Amino acid sequence: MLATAVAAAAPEVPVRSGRGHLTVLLSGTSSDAHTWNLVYLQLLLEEAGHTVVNLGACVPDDLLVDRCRDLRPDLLVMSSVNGHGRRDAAQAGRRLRQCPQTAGVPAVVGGKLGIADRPNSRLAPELLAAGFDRVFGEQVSELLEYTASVPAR
Ligand code: B12
Repeated sequence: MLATAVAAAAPEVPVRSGRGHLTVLLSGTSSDAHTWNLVYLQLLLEEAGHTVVNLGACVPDDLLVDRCRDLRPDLLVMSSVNGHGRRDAAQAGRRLRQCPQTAGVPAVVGGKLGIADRPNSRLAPELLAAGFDRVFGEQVSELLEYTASVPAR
């Protein structure tokens, strides 16, 4: 309930403009209620100068695709830590790629995507096949390095 409220209350417009070059759409996966991962990533990306629209937790795939289509971000960053990221993100990735207006939006995912015995590296092929351009673990420094290589539209 709380998570739904967070997603519903997500800002319609960028909350802050920085010196960086990207507009980043940040989103939790459909079943993931964790929020501090998203707060952390938002602050990190904003500190790096990017403009962040944070959709919050438990974002339904329809909402994600709608927001992505409306905003046309330079980069979509999905985060999942509840252990269901593999399934949820794969589904979201396929939905994004099926929509002509969002098919070309660069998209990455990371966090704790599986449970302990399934490290992200083992889950990456499935998520890449679902349409993600890059699958990260928990290393935010790698995400920041990656953003430097993403062109603004
Ligand atoms: C607080 C918490 C909760 C709270 C969340 C409240 C809230 N408003 O966020 C509540 C109680 C709701 C909760 C629920 C559940 N939780 Co919980 N939770 C935690 C806990 C203790 C802390 C999470 C946190 O806030 N961390 C602080 C943030 C800043 O760090 P972070 O989330 O780790 O994110 C970092 C990295 O992962 C990385 N990162 C994250 N996303 C991305 C994306 C990219 C692209 C990159 C590069 C990096 C990156 O960057 C962040 C900063 O370093 C963790 C255990 C732990 N110590 O981590 C378990 C944990 C995440 N929860 C877990 C589980 C299993 C659940 C439940 C399924 C439990 C249950 N059976 O109900 C539910 C899931 C509910 C749902 N629908 O999602 C597991 C996940 C297991 C896994 N993935 O292997 C954990 C790891 C506990 C454990 N050891 O088992 N949880």
